[in-house]
Amino acid sequence: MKKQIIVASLALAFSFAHTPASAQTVNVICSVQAEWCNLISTVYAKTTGVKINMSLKGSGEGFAQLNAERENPKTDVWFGGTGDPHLQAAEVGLTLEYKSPSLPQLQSWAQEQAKQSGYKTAGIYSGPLGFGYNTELLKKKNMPVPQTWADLLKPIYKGEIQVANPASSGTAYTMIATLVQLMGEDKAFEYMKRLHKNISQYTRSGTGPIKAAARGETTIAICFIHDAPGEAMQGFPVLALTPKDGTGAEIGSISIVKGAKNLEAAKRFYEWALTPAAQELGAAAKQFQVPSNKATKVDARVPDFKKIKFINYDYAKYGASAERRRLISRWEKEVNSLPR
Ligand code: S7P
Repeated sequence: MKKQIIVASLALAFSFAHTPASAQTVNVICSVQAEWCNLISTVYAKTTGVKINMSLKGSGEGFAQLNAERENPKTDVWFGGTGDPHLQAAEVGLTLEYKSPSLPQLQSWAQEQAKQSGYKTAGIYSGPLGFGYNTELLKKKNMPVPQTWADLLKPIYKGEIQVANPASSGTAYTMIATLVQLMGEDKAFEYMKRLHKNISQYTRSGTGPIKAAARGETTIAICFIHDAPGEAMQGFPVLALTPKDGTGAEIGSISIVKGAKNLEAAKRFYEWALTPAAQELGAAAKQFQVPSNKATKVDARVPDFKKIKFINYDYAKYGASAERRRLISRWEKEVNSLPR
């Protein structure tokens, strides 16, 4: 892999030959987990000589940060995080149109994400929404493994489930959009009101629930299932599955900030992030999303999409700013305000 990283970085150095890399800095908001962000930072700085300042934020927080900086951007690139807030950022003019020459090398869903945004974002990975669970706690409490969304409503799971708060988390918004598309909007809201009774906590970040399940702080997590193997590799008793009645998936994305102070460096980093060598760093950091570059080696722990029942997720509709705001505020009013 080392050789591939060096080849990709050298190719990139030739294509951005104006400013010497050593004179460049790039400011990145990184919305994947810390291990991956840190590995990217180290490898990128070492292989290109570019100074990289990285700030770790979830997808919802990444969007809020770019919005707060809109008059005077401090960020050059937003790397990772669920696709919906990237589409929202594109729509409200926070990100820059950039048609990467690498787009034809990407999976169709990643190219579609770029097209839908007017080339203001592109897919770097994808991952399915599902349930993570602590195998030891389930056994100890004599509870069956939930197999469907309907199962999560069973009284036996009262107080046993965590999911993030959609006001701060792109993962939780993906859940709302998935349920709405699976059941129809009114039925999905009826479902979420009933689910509310079984939720012990709405966490700030989307990865909070799977970490809590791994550590025995909750029994079940609604989460992206690619986040479970990394926890299991640390020795925690945790597994994950996708619901049999169907689920949605995120298209983790990358965007260049409009008004980026280091535009040349931003493009250089963006191109690097789309290379197979860069994308293989995900699995090296124990993160198992499906990479978007067709030539990226896929780790055996990456979920097999062919075995998952997916809804036909409408990324354009549910990534639209007004729709996202409307659904989140309906959730606040009709679900989060209810007693448990
Ligand atoms: O890397 C894990 C992951 O689940 O976290 C990303 C994202 O930051 C989640 O953001 P929220 O906290 O806003 O839910 C996902 O894109 C990614 O797959």
